[in-house]
Order: sequence, then C-alpha cells, then structure tokens
Amino acid sequence: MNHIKIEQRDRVVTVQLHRPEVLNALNTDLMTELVDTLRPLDRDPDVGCFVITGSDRAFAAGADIREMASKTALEMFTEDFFAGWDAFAALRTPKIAAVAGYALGGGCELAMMCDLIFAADSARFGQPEITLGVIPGIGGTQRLTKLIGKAKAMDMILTGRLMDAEEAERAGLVARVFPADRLLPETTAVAETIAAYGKPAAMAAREAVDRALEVGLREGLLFERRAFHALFATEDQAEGMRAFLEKRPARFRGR
Ligand code: CO8
Repeated sequence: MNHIKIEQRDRVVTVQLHRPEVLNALNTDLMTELVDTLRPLDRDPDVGCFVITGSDRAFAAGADIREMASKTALEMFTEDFFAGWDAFAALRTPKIAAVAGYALGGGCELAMMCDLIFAADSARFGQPEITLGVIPGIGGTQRLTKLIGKAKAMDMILTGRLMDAEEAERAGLVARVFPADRLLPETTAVAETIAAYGKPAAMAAREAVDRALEVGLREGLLFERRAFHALFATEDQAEGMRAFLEKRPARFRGR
C-alpha cells in the first residue's frame, strides 16, 4: 500500500492516511486503497471498530487539487468523480475519525463520514472549496448542515473560514477533544470499548442513529424499534442480559 498504513490490534483496525508530502490530500488511488482494504475487514466478525487518522499536521487537506484541476465537467460527470467515497461511508463497522491538524474540504467530509470525530486541540476543520471556485463535493453541504445546523454550516461554506477544535466540539461536529499527544491513545481506548460489544448491536446502533439524520421521527422510531426487536435474535442479547442478572461482565461473540 502506498497511501495508507494499516495496523490491527485485537479487534481494532487503525488506518493512517499517508501522503505527507501533500498533507494527505485525497486522490483516487488513496480512496481505492482505503476502500479495498476496509471492505473485507468490514465483513470480518473479529474486527469491531475502525480508527481513521492522519498526521500531527493534517488529517487530510482535502481532495487532491492537482488531480482535479484539469478535469472537464464531462469527465467529472462520466467518471462520477468522488462516488467511490460512498463505499467508505457505507462501511457498517463503527468508525472513528481521529483528527489532528487540518481537516479541510474532502478531509472534513471524510471525517464526517465516520460515526464519531475525536479531535486533537490542534485540529482545524473547514470547507474552503469556495476559495477554489467550487463547493463541497462529498457531503459537505449536506452532512455539515445536519450536524451543526444552517448558521454555522453557511458561515463555513460561504466564507471558507476554519473552525478550531473547541468551536467544533461546541457546534456538535466533534464528540471529544484531547491534547494532541493523547488523541490516538484515547481514541484507541474508545475504539476498544466499542469493539468489545457485540458487533451486530453496534452496527444496528449506528444505522439507527444515522436514520435520525435522514427520515422523519415516525419512520426513525419504527426503524429503531424493529432493529431493537431484531437484536433479540442474537446470542449477544441473551448473554448481555444474563450477564447483568448474574452480576458478571458479558462476553459478546458477535452473533
Ligand atoms: N491537494 C493537493 N495538494 C495539496 C493540498 C490539496 N488539497 N493541500 C496541500 N497540498 C500540498 C501543497 O500544494 C504543498 O505541496 P508543495 O510542497 O509541492 O508545494 C504541500 O501540500 C504543503 O502544503 P502548503 O505548503 O500549502 O502548507 P501550508 O502549511 O502553508 O498550508 C493548508 C496548509 C492551509 C492546508 C494549505 O495547504 C491549503 O490551503 N490546502 C488546500 C486546502 C483546500 O482547499 N482543500 C479543499 C480541496 S477541494 C475539496 O476537497 C473538494 C471536496 C470534494 C470532495 C473530496 C473527496 C475526497
């Protein structure tokens, strides 16, 4: 692999974006490597959580401007440029973005495709596409607006200004902020916690929460209720409840 580094420890897979010379700018090769690597792991019952991270300086400074700059509208349309990222968003294993430094444009959008964003105090989020004469292209206008509301989303997307970690946490984009040197250890610890639960329950939980951003309350509540009912078909449900009653830790097996 040329553009990412991958490490698996127990049930947690950590992927580091690795194009340091361009601040992890996201090109097609990186996207393909990332998706091709994670897809089989997504289906692996022994993998319970993904952590996606970058470097101290940049999570990712956006789509690769050099790769895009000379494309025509026809090429963008016929290649369905960026559509490959949908496969990343569709991964069902819980994924946490651990963001230090710049998360701009596609970098911010990649973080928002994850289920949780944890940030170092050095993190800077932005959708600066307007400075390039374009607009966000893989969900910035949609996911950011759902996550932080119209006022803040418009402010960022129309001005291109960056948001620091503290403001991003206040706005609801980021779940937790850590000192830069604690980002990875703390994120890994949370990933281990998530990965220790039953994978079917974790998958259902993230899908149900995501529904809240997509459908009305009635449909969302029905989706949640049916997913809740369905989990009673799992051994993990029986084990989790039995363990509670027997006052011992549960041993989830992902089935
Ligand atoms: N694409 C290509 N190369 C990049 C990118 C990028 N997005 N960002 C940085 N680089 C390169 C620079 O060209 C530079 O290369 P070189 O050393 O060869 O000149 C190297 O990385 C280091 O960058 P800087 O010298 O600029 O470093 P600074 O610390 O001075 O500045 C910044 C850091 C502020 C992050 C600055 O690099 C910058 O503004 N980068 C561009 C940010 C941006 O506009 N991002 C949005 C891109 S458009 C986009 O993401 C569209 C989204 C559509 C969907 C995306 C799907 C993945």
